[in-house]
Amino acid sequence: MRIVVLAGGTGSAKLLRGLQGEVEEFTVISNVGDNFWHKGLFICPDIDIALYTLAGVADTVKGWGIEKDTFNVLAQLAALGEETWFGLGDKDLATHIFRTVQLSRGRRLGAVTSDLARRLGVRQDVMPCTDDSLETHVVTIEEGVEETLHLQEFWVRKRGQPEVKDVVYVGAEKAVANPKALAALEAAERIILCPANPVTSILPILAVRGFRDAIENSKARRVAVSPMIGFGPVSGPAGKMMKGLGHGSDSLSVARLYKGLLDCMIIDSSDAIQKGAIEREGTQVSLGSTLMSNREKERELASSVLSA
Ligand code: FO1
Repeated sequence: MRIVVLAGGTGSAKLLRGLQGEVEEFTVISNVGDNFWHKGLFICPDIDIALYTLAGVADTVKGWGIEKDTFNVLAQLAALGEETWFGLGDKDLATHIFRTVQLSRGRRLGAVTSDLARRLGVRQDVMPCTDDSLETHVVTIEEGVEETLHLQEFWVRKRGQPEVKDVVYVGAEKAVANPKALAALEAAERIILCPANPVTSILPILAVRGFRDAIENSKARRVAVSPMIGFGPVSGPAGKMMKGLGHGSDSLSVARLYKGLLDCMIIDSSDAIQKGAIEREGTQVSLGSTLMSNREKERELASSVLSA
């Protein structure tokens, strides 16, 4: 079965690992809105967590970077008086240096990502939704002062504290969809939207021209796993962001965001009460266990995504 997965962040990574246990081949279309230039390096968190997870080297405790990594460079940067709010591990830095050098030679992000995947021993296709610049910026209010921050500044440097007034996808209008990603969606028999932050991991992909149409018009079975359990996300700023944009932070609100794109949404059994309302939105609902608290639950959820 030709499977295409839209992914970004830690929840997605767990499902990707679960899928690896169920099927050999699948294509991952990664969000790029988290990407940013930092200390002269081009950092791609959602691409890297997919690559590291599929390579079996992800730090599953922190939820980012490479397992058992050291932070000697960061410590020395601090000793030099540099800001070190973004935790760059020594091995992780090799990825950023490799990617930045390749990009500086004019190679496109998709080609560099494929190269990294191969060198890390990843057998699945992992690709950015676009090779072009697309950054998620958060319009925040803090003590009455409005400030626009890159997602990483908001989430990591400011620990997601400021109030969210808006979220913008800078570059989305000009970004060209990765043709390999559109082709994969065209040929897909199953399209999976991972349990990711809808505002910062899925909507930035859909903001790139071509993706919404490709999914809406696809003949594939389209299944999403809700990132929400109850009235909040399993982890991260999704709830705060959804509310900041005037949405609810439950599965029904996510189903409304993805209206027209899904055949089925898997929600946690504890949210069965929302089933009727979501089905009235035109999306079938399958009840499952969406809290992937161990490897077995990752595989169980992956299995239900493949059969939903
Ligand atoms: N997230 C953090 O909360 N703190 C960090 O210090 C941090 C470092 C980091 C380094 C490389 C990388 O690829 C991701 C990193 N992340 C960190 C996660 C990153 O902020 C993600 O974009 C978000 O967690 C959302 O996916």
